[in-house]
Amino acid sequence: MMKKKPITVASPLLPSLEAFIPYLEEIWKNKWISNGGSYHQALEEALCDYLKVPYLSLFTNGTTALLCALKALDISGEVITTPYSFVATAHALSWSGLTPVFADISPDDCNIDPARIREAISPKTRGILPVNIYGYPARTTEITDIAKEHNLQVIYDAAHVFGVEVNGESLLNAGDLSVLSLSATKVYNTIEGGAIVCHDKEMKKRIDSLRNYGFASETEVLFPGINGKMDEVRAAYGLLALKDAASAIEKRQVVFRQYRQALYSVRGVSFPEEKEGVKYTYAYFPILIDKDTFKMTRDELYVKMKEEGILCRRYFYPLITSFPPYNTYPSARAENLAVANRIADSVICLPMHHDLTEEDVERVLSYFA
Ligand code: T4K
Repeated sequence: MMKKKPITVASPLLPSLEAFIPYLEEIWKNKWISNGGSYHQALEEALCDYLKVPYLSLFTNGTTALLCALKALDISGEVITTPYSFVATAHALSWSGLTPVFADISPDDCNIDPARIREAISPKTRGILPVNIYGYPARTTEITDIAKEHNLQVIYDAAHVFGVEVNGESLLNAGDLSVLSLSATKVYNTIEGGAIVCHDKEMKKRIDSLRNYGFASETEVLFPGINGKMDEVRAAYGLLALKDAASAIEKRQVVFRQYRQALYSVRGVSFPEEKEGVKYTYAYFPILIDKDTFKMTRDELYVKMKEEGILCRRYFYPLITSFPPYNTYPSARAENLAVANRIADSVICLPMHHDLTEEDVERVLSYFA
């Protein structure tokens, strides 16, 4: 029997190779391959338009963008964050010499719970680093209120938020700064890439300087910067891929609806409800498996599907707080993070991307019939 092709959890949105070649020829002709070239400039402008944000700085990846965002705000001390994320969220704090303080999440959206942020505030708290996990909006209004009351800075790890809007406004406009990832597995990618969204020109200037070793001019270095620059080849790729982003999101929506409709009434399977006023872009399709009522445990399901070529991922298991760099922090104790532990132990992300066929979706759903 012919082996069926594997179905991966993600698949990169690739621009047409044919259309890419003239862009490459132009780069070769210009011999300007990095450090603020014309494709880079064009992509920053195109992304501002597409995402409805005022200022955006491209980066070589989301992790470097997070580091620069923390540096741009000059934060020190403790930063309250979620344990339920990709490990880069906590690593960015650690690399910046900041102390992560982990607060539990809400069961309805897997995002940091504002009530638990309040409890975690200490005299050393200087900032909050929430994540809009899976592209689900965190409770931004409450988080802003807390930040104002306690004079804290807010940086959103918005790695999953490409194109997400709340009541017509980009979710990327929340907080002091918001950081996108444009890596291969995201709704839209620049192969590797990232971006910081900010609210004013002066801050963009600071971020752009931090991205380029801290240079303000050929002879002036104002900040301890880093090399976070995106090159011209990836910027050109990004410009082309952006043309297909809207249709790729529509295809994701079709899959999302098929999954939702089929899984809604399956015993032992649940997933976060869609919220009013939110335009989602369907970065992930996480479901929670109740081991007592579903026919198998989450891990049994994961292994069975994997053996049969359906490569789901258990994002975000294990919890960040279970890894050695963080598991000795007082806030990492299991009793402090009961919801995050429960969700991490029951989550599985089904394949979700623009390339899934009807047959792929049927194959995935057959495990829940
Ligand atoms: N904050 C959050 C909340 C994040 O989720 C991330 C990254 C960051 C910060 C940091 O941003 P970056 O520095 O990465 O820009 C992936 C991604 O590499 C990572 O970007 C992402 N989050 C994380 C959630 O997932 P892996 O190691 O789980 O993915 P990987 O490479 O195993 O790929 C998953 C599947 O995607 C593969 O099985 C097949 C498919 N795939 C992947 C690649 C790379 C392809 O079909 N083609 C490809 O080229 O980390």
